[in-house]
Amino acid sequence: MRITALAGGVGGARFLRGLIAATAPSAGSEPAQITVVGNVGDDMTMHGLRICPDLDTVMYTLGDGIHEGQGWGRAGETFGVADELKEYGVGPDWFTLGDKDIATHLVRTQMLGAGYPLSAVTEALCTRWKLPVRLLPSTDERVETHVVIDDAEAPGGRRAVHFQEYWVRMHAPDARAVVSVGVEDSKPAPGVLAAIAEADVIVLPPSNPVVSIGTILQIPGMRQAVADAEAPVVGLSPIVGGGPVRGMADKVLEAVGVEVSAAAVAKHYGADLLDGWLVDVDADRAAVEEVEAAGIACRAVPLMMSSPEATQAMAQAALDLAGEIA
Ligand code: GDP
Ligand code: FO1
Ligand code: CA
Ligand code: CA
Repeated sequence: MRITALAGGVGGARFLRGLIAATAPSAGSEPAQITVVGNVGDDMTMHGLRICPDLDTVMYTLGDGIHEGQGWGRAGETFGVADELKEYGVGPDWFTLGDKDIATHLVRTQMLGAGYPLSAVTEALCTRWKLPVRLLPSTDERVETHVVIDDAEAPGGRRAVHFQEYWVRMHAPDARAVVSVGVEDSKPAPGVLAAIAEADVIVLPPSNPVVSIGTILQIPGMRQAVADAEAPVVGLSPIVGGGPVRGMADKVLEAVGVEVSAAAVAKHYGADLLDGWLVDVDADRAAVEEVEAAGIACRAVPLMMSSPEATQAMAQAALDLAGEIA
């Protein structure tokens, strides 16, 4: 079975572990081929280094190098470089790069500088981690998410900041708009459209619907490719009981005019894109009817990734729903 998943960082990576477990080969069966199309909208350049938080979160998580408690960054990380930068008074002081993580950014920046596209760089980095999936950046072009916020000092009373500044430095204040800078000049990275067209199942993990999956779908040709794919497209709600399980999905959904509910996110993706949707059985059972009325098959199941077993069961529920639809 070929499965293609679009994914952001922490939520996407944790879900993918469950998907890998759910499709682990039992005696005699062929292992599933999983292709992950990763978000690049969080990417930025700092200290001259190209940083790809969502791709790295997926890589470290599936390569068992992740800081488990934090959900991003490396396990056993040290901060010698960050301490030295502080001594020099060199900022930003709100974003910290660990020493091990910096090695990843050095390899990436060096390869990009030598002319390799991000897709080739990502493949090279993943070789070390022996990933059980194929990880593709959604695009080789630079696409960066910026968030428009209120600022009384700024001309017009508003200004746009990079997503990392919005989230890490400012802790997600109310937002007015979300802009994917450069997206109109981007195209899906090599292998992405084929992975979508040739998939048996397409999965939208419970990743951020605006700044993770939304950014991927905005790449010209991407949304149409997913909607036109022969495979059923099944998603899992990142909104449980009227709020995100973690992160700032509520703020960015409000910024794009979407209600913060499991049903509204499904309708935001749209029945042309989405064939099936999973909502949380405890918090959002009532959403099933509303989603089905919009023409999307919907089931209520436990949707909290509280343990590997619970996460595997979520992935299995997504595959089961895809099987029902197909
Ligand atoms: P990020 O890039 O690190 O923000 O990660 P993603 O975009 O992949 O995922 C973030 C989303 O995952 C958030 O909107 C969370 O609400 C959602 N999420 C995190 N943990 C869970 C969980 O246990 N269950 C569900 N349903 N969603 C979750
Ligand atoms: N998140 C923070 O809250 N503070 C940091 O200093 C920080 C550094 C960092 C470095 C590399 C990386 O890959 C991720 C990092 N993150 C940090 C997480 C990141 O900002 C976000 O959680 C994701 O981009 C949201 O998807
Ligand atoms: Ca992200
Ligand atoms: Ca379709």
